[in-house]
Amino acid sequence: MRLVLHDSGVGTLGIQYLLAIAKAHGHDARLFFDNSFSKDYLAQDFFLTNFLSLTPQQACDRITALEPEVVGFSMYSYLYKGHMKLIRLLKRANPELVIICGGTHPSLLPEVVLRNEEVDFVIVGEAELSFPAFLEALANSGTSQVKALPREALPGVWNMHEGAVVERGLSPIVRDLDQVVFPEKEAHYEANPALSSIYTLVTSRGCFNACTYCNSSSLNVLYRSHHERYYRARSVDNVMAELRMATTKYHPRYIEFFDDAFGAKRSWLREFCTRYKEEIGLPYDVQTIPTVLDEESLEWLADSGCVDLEVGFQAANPQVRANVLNRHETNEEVKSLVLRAIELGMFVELDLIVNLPGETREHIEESLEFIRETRPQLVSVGFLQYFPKTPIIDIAIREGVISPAHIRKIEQGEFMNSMRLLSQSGLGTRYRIIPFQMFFASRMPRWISRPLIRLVEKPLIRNVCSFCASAFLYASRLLISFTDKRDFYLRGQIIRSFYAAKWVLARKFSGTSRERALVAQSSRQTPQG
Ligand code: B12
Ligand code: SF4
Repeated sequence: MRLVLHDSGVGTLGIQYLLAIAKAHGHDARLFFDNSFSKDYLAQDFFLTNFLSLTPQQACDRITALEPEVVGFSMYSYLYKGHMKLIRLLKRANPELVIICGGTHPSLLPEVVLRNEEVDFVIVGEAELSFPAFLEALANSGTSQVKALPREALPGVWNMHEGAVVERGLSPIVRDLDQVVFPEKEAHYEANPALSSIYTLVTSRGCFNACTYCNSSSLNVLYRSHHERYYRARSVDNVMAELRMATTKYHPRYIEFFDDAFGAKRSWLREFCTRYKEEIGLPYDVQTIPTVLDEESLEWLADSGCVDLEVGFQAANPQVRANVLNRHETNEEVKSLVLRAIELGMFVELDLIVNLPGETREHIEESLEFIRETRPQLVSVGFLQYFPKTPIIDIAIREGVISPAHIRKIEQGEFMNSMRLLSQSGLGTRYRIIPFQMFFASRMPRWISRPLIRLVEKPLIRNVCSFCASAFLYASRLLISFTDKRDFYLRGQIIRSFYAAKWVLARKFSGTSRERALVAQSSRQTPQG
């Protein structure tokens, strides 16, 4: 079948896996990589965002010019509304087109997504097995026949039939991840060459923790309800094979591991670090959970080439961490981890979440004090986003921060707790100075950081800082990433943005001849599946 998979510009691993799988099954699978400026909640405030983005109609024209029979979308909650706009245009342009959605949002809320009549199918869970099965069924029988299949047929593939949802459970899961083909990256690298300098991969899938704000824990619950294990790790052998292939084929300069919980098993981590140093040796970056690392495993990481460690800390107040976030590491544990990692020469990025239910000024003070004491190189402060099916929604309702009516909005991807929304609610200035305060706490010498933190709280200065908070955030990140070579991921993202801007501007003001040429070329080369 001729298939187009849509990637909203991040280099989605899920899409790269599905491109590889669909091609391996003989389908003419291609990528539409929308290099438009990120629409995530921080970027919304950037004044050039719209100028550096394709309009939905422009994206629709480009996808339509690729003459697909099926278009697949990978959906995050915050992308859901935007994707639905594009899907409606695509269906209007070609009512015969089959639309299939997968990823976090549809996996957690298949009925909600299927309530849009333009969406034909939703895949629940990982799709390495269900997606090719679905494509084959579609090629053999056509859309209406597939929609009428009984519940037991095509597990994981949901659709509407005669006004009712046909629930088909969770996709069959590949329990041994070593059996999955390596993701296909060529099309992504062609769409944005800057992506190729950092090879991204996962050595495991899923997470075993149950943090209240995170959809990995919701997916864990979903998998468990179908008697499947969400957290699975690949063998070190298999990871090394992918990395050897990647270094020979794509010549990346860095490696980025996207696991939820990198190196959760100690014996695995030890073997990985020894072999990585000998067989690969490129600088790399991991994101991990404080509880899975100790002093010794940190040393293995540093010795093997890990230059950048992203640690989810979220809040310094122990009661908030335990009762609101369901996180149980102690401040002392995180503190010694951060200090040791810095001592070992790593760039440490500490993630914090603010605007948590029941948050007080003192809680923010405690986080600032923690940052002053540990001084990680980068503090990423996120404003709490309410993701569907997360227990923090109930906590926020109990605390009176949001109302039950918000649940529907969250499920429709309409409730983004962005800086802009905070400004509207009147809380803005209090939170908007946090980027300045975190910067002072982490980057300035201790003797001056506290006076600076207090200074930006003075009414006039607070208003000025609040006004330029987004610009400051971008500027400070730019400064850090270009003055510290270990911060390669952020630097890579910035370079990617330049390619992306060039791509968008070239397409904003030109026709769809590129896409048509691609179709003509592929019709000559690829047999239709
Ligand atoms: C790696 C990662 C990233 C990476 C890469 C993004 C990517 N998608 O590859 C980076 C760091 C860029 C990233 C960024 C963000 N992320 Co992220 N990320 C992840 C993470 C940890 C792993 C995803 C992954 O690669 N898994 C491995 C692949 C193979 O699995 P997969 O993506 O699920 O894909 C499979 C299935 O879902 C399905 N599938 C996926 N797409 C499609 C499409 C079709 C058509 C079909 C049929 C099937 C299908 O098949 C795939 C293969 O089996 C997940 C957590 C998680 N456990 O899922 C969070 C997660 C997806 N991220 C999340 C968020 C919120 C973000 C950010 C918005 C954070 C922020 N505030 O900035 C940004 C968005 C960036 C942007 N501009 O869009 C949330 C999404 C929550 C939600 N309800 O939307 C998650 C679930 C974590 C969380 N906090 O709960 N992220
Ligand atoms: S440890 Fe990280 S990935 Fe796992 S549930 Fe908690 S926040 Fe999500």
